[in-house]
Amino acid sequence: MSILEDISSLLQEGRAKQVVALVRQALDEGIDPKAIMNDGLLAGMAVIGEQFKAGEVYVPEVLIAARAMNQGMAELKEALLRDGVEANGVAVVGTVKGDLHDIGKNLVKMMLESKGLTVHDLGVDVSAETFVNAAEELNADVICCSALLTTTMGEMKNVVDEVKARGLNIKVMVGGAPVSKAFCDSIGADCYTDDAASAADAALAFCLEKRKA
Ligand code: B1M
Repeated sequence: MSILEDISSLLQEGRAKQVVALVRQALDEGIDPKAIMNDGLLAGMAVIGEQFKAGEVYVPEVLIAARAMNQGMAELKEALLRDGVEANGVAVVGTVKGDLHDIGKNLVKMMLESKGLTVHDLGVDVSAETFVNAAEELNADVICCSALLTTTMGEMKNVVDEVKARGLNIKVMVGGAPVSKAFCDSIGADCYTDDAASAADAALAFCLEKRKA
């Protein structure tokens, strides 16, 4: 097995310390930092994402793998910046105003990061204005809104309306247990997915499409 395959497997097992040690070793061996990121860390996280979608692993495994990925990425960051590696896109994520649930939102964040997107996490209880201000300032490609309460879903419509009112070319993605495709369509949002891994696939597709145009 190559060192990159080892990084991928250890990440899937959530062994953060070993992932960091191997990332360091790979850098010392002169392996391209982008290859370490794509073929080691992101490859491992992609496997977890697919397993999560298929119901073969659950939230705790994803969180543990994501922690290993984040620690590995932190080790790589300097080398990536030195090489001028660009992110695939920029996303702003948060749980909508009035809503303090953040487990699903954190999963979405991790899955987006695992696709090579730069993610700005606005946290919980985020108003439409805050979402759109941040997205505009950060030149984001997508806004990802999560809601767990039927009483807070309405704030997603405010996000969509605010993006439209400002004439921004930013996609609005929505999700969370009470949210549905029908709701997404009814408020004019760009995309609904029912799990975090699919949200990341869709966000990446939006970002790549925008960069091609
Ligand atoms: Co709350 N809670 N809670 N809660 N809570 C629910 C959501 C509830 C369904 C429980 C119930 O009554 N059966 C209910 C909502 C009812 C409703 O509105 N229909 C409820 C309630 C009522 C409340 C309070 C009002 C309770 C009270 O105080 N009386 C209160 C509200 C506080 C507030 O937000 N203002 C409250 C509080 C809490 C805790 C603080 C105790 C805790 C939250 C801890 C935290 O998040 N840090 C909590 C929890 C844990 C839950 C349950 C048990 C679990 C939610 C969860 O994290 N699921 C929940 C009941 C349940 O769902 N069984 C419940 C796991 C998570 C991975 O799923 O976030 O859906 P989820 O994310 C999924 C997908 O939806 C998707 O990806 C994930 C899977 O990959 N997804 C996206 C999520 N966001 C996405 C965005 C996307 C795409 C996909 O694109 C952008």
